[in-house]
Amino acid sequence: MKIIYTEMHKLHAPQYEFTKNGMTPYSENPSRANQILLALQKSDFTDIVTPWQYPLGPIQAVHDSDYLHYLENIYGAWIAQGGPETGVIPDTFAVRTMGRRTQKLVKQAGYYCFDAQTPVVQRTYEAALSSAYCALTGADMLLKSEPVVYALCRPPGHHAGRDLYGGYCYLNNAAIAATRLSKEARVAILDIDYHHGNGTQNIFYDSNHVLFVSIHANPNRVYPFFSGFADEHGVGAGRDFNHNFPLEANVDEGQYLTVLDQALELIQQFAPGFLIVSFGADTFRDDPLGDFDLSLESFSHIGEQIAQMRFPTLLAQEGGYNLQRLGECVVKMLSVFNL
Ligand code: SP5
Ligand code: ZN
Repeated sequence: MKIIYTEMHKLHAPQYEFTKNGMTPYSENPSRANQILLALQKSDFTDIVTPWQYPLGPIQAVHDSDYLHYLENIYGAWIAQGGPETGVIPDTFAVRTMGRRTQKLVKQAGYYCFDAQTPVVQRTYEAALSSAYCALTGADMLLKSEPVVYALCRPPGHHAGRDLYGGYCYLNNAAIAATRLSKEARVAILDIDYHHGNGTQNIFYDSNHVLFVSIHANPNRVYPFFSGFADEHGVGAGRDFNHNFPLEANVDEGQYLTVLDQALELIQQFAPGFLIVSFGADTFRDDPLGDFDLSLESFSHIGEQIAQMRFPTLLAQEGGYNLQRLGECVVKMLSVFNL
């Protein structure tokens, strides 16, 4: 299986995020990708490819140009105004009736960012672009008849909307890949990160070309809180092309695989030409951010069910924060794709 990876992710290394305990160490750190890469190399996944370079076109097919301009320039403006080097974190948010975009660039943080745990640091934009290029390269490999590809994306992407970032995500890697593939055939996205992929859902909410199916922790108790409920089914042409399966704490492998079966049934009915898996390993029982009860072996069983569908498949890395076990979770998942 081809693995798409670049060291460029290391350029994005915020030290802190703002949580209920104040400024705490950043969970989405470069060690995550390093650990995944090491585990893959140890398990004889040696076909590791550097992503191809792309113009901005395929990124702009998903994200607003003003938003990209903001991501590229906000850190410089923030520092020029005396902001701390720990990174850009907004203090005023453009919610509901306050939806106007102010001209003041540093304050646009509260327009584009929806939480306090996703700082922009000096080279965040470059790292996020490289992460998106990993997913795009994977997509292009599927177009060249590769059966299954793993994009080791970092930073992750599924919380990012067309002009929104949060949840450690800046550019929506899976959505960028899906948009490229959707020119050739219908695309299904299966999101199995522990958290709801609110960004991906929103990007394709009115589309019947891209099916979005997500299994995640119930937003009544877990981030991102305001999206991911079971009654969110899409709008307009996209009606019935969006499906959420919110789950309670401590779900075990049996319960999870039953829900995965229902999700895959929906995908089967849609009959996509391509499948993109937004793969988070934060569903692992010892993940510091999760509360599901999946074991290492569970990832083999999840992988098997997905691989059995035999769709040309791009796996894009999303979350997963147990640095001791993250690599093994990924290896378990990929090892069953003997295509
Ligand atoms: C891609 C992805 O998995 N994003 C997850 C965003 C989750 N945000 C909520 C995290 C709040 C808990 N922070 C714990 C900090 C420990 N250092
Ligand atoms: Zn997650």
